[in-house]
Amino acid sequence: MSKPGKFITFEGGEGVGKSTNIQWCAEWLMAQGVEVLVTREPGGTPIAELIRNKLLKAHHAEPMMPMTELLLMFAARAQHLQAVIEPALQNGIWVLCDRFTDSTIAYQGFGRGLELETIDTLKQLAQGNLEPDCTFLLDAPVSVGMSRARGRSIETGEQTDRFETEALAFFERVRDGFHTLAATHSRFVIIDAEQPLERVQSELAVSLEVLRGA
Ligand code: T5A
Repeated sequence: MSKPGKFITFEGGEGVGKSTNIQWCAEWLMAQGVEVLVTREPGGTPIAELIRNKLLKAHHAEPMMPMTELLLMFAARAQHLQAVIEPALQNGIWVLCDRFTDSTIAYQGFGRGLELETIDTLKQLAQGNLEPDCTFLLDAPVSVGMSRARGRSIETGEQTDRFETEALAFFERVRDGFHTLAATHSRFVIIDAEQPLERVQSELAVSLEVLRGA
């Protein structure tokens, strides 16, 4: 597939600032005249958003099995890629995506303990050779992200989702997973998300400038 647009993903644990900063990056790029699409996973199309609702719903009559969770993540991703991401990239639009396959490796692989080889097989089926051009890993201690996420939920009246009810040890494994991925893939840019927002955003701007020139 030819790919004139850039594909940028935002990763990290709960509440590290992905939604806040993806919007900021979109505005920064639009101010430079770049056409941008902001989207998210799981979700990003009506069908994938239906799957998201099932995945994030805090209480089901029966517990969701880890393999079911994994397959639903990739079902949503296959739909999102074919219906939204790939057509946008082909049209020269920059796609900014809140979470992508690195989240599956971190949450379902490192967090839930599913085999990384199984995840890789599904990844090949869903996305072939398509990889992000750049992945921003917003990194902060689990306790910082969780307390920000809780603060935001209180502010907006949002319900806790199924993942947010997991134990601290789960999120520590997820964070290790992201660190392992960042150490082995050069597309990652790690941003210290504990810093004040202005510092986070000035680091993002430096990387966006480089991507604009690439
Ligand atoms: N999932 C997802 C999987 O398990 N596998 C997968 O393959 C995929 C794709 C999705 C869930 O699904 C799981 C992971 C997730 O648990 P989600 O909607 O993406 O859920 O939810 P979260 O990742 O938890 O996103 P949140 O919206 O909770 O957090 P964000 O977007 O990281 O944080 P944000 O921007 O909302 O910020 C939180 C608060 O902190 C403040 C913000 O103003 C806001 O109030 N803030 C800062 N405050 C001070 N200094 C800073 N630097 C700040 N940055 C942000």
